[in-house]
Amino acid sequence: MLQRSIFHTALKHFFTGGPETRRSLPCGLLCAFRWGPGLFWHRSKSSLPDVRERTLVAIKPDGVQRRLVGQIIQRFEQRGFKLVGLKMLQASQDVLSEHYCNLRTKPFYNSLVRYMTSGPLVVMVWEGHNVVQTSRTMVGHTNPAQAQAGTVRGDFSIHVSRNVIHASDSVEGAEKEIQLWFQAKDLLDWNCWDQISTGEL
Ligand code: IDP
Ligand code: MG
Repeated sequence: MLQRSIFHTALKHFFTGGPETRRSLPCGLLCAFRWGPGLFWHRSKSSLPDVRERTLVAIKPDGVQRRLVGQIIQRFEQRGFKLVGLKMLQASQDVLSEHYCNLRTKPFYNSLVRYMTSGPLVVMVWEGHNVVQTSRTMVGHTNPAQAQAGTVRGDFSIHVSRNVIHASDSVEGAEKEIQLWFQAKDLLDWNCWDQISTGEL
């Protein structure tokens, strides 16, 4: 019975995995032995919308200049989220005016655009259960003076005009921002081996 289940799990992994997996049936078998019948469950659960929630996180030019990229990525990995897209770029005024369209009338808008175009950004898409809200909590208050210690802004910044990081503020906002900054082909669907230990139970 167990052997049959392992065999079926291996076959499923073989046929639903990426090209790497297909290239190697032994890998499929190995994964099946590692995860056993739970792999079936893992696959079906990972198609649930809340597990697939995604958000856009951007390390702003001050964060890149101050070499905070590694520490910031580490926080999101450590928390259990899955990185599905990442790129470093110089933002254009056009993309920023779309990204910050709700702030165009604010007195600080021009200086915000100058700041955001002053150097490269690292833009990422993170995926996982409740990732939009949890990321906002991890990022902290917009004004670092009011941000809790332990948050990115609370640990790495002191002034609202240089607050190191952006994170989408709603699921709908995240969808728009992800489409603005990424092409669908640049986002990767991949199976993270520890997913069943971080949120799908
Ligand atoms: P959020 O980044 O926490 O979502 P928003 O209100 O959406 O905050 O503002 C977007 C960005 O605009 C902030 O992260 C910050 O960089 C900048 N910003 C907001 N308020 C001010 C301000 O009063 N002075 C200067 N920059 C500001
Ligand atoms: Mg915002």
